Amino acid sequence: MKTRAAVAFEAGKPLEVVEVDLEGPKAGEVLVEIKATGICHTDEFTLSGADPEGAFPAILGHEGAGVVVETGPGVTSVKVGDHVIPLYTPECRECDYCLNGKTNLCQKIRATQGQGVMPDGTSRFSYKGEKLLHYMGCSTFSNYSVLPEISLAKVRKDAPFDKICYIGCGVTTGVGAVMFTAKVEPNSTAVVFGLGGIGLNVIQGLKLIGARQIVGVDTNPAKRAIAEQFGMTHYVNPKEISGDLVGHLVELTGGGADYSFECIGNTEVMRAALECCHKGWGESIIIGVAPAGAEISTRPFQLVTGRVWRGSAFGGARGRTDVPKIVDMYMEGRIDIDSLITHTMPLDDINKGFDLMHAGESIRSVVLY
Ligand code: NAD
Ligand code: DAO
Ligand code: ZN
Ligand code: ZN
Repeated sequence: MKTRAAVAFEAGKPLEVVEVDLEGPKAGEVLVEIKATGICHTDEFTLSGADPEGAFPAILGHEGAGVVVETGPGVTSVKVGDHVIPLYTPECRECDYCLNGKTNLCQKIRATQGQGVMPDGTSRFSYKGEKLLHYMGCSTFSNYSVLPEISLAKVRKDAPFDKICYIGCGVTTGVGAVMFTAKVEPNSTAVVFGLGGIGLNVIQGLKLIGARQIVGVDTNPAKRAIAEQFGMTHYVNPKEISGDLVGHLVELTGGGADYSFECIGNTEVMRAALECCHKGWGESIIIGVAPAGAEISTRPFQLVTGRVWRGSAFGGARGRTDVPKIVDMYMEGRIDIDSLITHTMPLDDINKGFDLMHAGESIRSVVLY
């Protein structure tokens, strides 16, 4: 079939909206009509050329929602008409990782997904006879996309696509880091570094779980109002404090935070996030993706004395199990997504979404098909 898609032909160039060819689903695969997709920093990271795994030409996009149009042979968990959210972290429920219980990093299709192809090693997308690569197993910048069955979370049909697409990455990454990775207890104190599309979702996760103090740290004071709306109790602008940021945060939290979250991707900030945690028990969660080759450092005594460093991918969520629950949380009014979707646009204007992100003017832009 033919479908309209925004193609990343080369790193560092704007996307081009063209009509591409899409082959139907093979065994274990599903054709999905994508109804809406968010534009995430990771799409920008790959498009910029900074992503060491980035390969071109490709159809980017990994934060979508849509409807099942056709299923390939052997598909049993979804059927035509089901509403689904694509998962860049699949859940096969049978690999060693899925069965381990300590991780959400299903490895069933990791190798081929990283190469931009379906599990059989081929691509379903092409343009003028040339192969186009899939992206993160999702390629939601195409009106229709083919995905492995294990990369689809089936969700309730009354949930609006233009909002729940954000659950495909940002919402789950932030809220999940609190609930699934850190397992924050009620009455905890927390410091959140970076009040963007991820950090604000960490904040609403912390509020939901009953944290008693939620400190937000951001160099952009324009983020303060929305962060307060989401539950931030104290704001710190590193540019405005005199002296040491870590010392300031330790004092503000009465000896150090029970939990901290780095939602920027800056290795200096990652160090501060660890070191502002409470001696003996404070845990720091790294969510931000640092530039290729970057390294973190701290004095090992920070860990010897009980602080813990851990990372979180997709909020530690097991996609097919947990994403439908997060959709329920949204539909029950327990989490706010609407306030974070600051801009919407048709596919033809997708590059404007990237411009808004560069200018720091959007929290989330959503493309509506
Ligand atoms: P964003 O740009 O919307 O937000 C980043 C915020 O950090 C901005 O408000 C900015 O003003 C602030 N900031 C920048 N430098 C700062 C500094 N030195 N000190 C304090 N504040 C600073 O980005 P986002 O969409 O929220 O994404 C955040 C990070 O999370 C990115 O690195 C992204 O790639 C990563 N991410 C990780 C996962 C995962 O699963 N681990 C998933 C999605 C995104
Ligand atoms: O190695 O098993 C693996 C896959 C890891 C994927 C983790 C992705 C999380 C960070 C990237 C941000 C995604 C938007
Ligand atoms: Zn993302
Ligand atoms: Zn698995």
